[in-house]
Amino acid sequence: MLNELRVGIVGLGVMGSDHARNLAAGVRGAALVAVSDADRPRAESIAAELGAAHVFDNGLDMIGSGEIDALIIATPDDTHASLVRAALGAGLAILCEKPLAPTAEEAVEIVALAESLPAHRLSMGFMRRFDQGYRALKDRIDAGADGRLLMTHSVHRNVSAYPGQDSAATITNSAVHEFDILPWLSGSRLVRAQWTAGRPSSLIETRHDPQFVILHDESGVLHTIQLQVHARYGYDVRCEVVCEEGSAELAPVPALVEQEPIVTHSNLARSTAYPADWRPRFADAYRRELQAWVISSLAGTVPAEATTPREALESALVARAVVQSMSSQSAIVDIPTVDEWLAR
Ligand code: ISE
Repeated sequence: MLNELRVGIVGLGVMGSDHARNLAAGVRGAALVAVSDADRPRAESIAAELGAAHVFDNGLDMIGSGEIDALIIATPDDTHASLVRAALGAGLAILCEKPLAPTAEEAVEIVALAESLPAHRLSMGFMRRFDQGYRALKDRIDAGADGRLLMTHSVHRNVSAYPGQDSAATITNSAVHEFDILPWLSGSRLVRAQWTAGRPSSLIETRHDPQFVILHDESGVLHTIQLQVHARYGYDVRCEVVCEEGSAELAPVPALVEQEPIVTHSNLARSTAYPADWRPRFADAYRRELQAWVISSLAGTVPAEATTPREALESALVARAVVQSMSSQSAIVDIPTVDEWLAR
């Protein structure tokens, strides 16, 4: 067993640089030894700041270099599949940021490849599974504390939409987190999807915002999701689970945000701050995710809690069905199983 995992990171944007700093500061058993980014000066500056010995011009060179045991992929969504393919070929442990690929058609190839390699170590960066709040909700549902689960209601709001993306990206890039966490919470596969929307915000023209998604799972639980990616006021993720004898919800976000540990009461108002994006909100989850990945990678496995490639494909299939509903007047769309999809 290795004593220290030599990690490389490809893509040093918002998530890649966050992972790099977490690795350097908050995670045991790993050393950041290599980085790569399309913006070379940026890669050089992060390497210098965090003591990474190697800077590569592209991820494929890093994968073939022999300098790393493990790879974090945090490049734009449409580049994940080719990097995963190469890293699987090189036998590296891989943590790939979500999604596996923007479309289920591309994701399916990677799943088939990974599953043909019994010892593959590919896990997906769906960090909510490591969030203490979502885990507490799951433990409560599993323990049956409030009786049988009947419904869940989620809210997902970002401050401002990524430029250059359309309405479908709200589903494939943002809602995909819900499609990962909801079946994990309820323990049941999502089987039917419907998209709808009301009056759009006048503040954004490039996509319909907000959007609303209704899902049913195999056990009969109904899931509703409100998405508003240009909500302006703050990053806000909520989830309530409604059971036969009670309900439970995530604690209000500001209480979880380290930078703002207090609520003020002043001038006839109660006030607190919202995070500007997901990094402070899920900082603890990202650290736990990375630590679990490092420990498992050193032991030659993947973390039991992490999203598998097959589960990532399941969430891509849900996203596909929701986008289909969006483009067919809110039709109710059946979601195929992974096996049905693989057999196509
Ligand atoms: C972003 O890529 C994330 O992964 C965030 O968690 C999500 O809230 C946001 O909407 C996505 O754009």
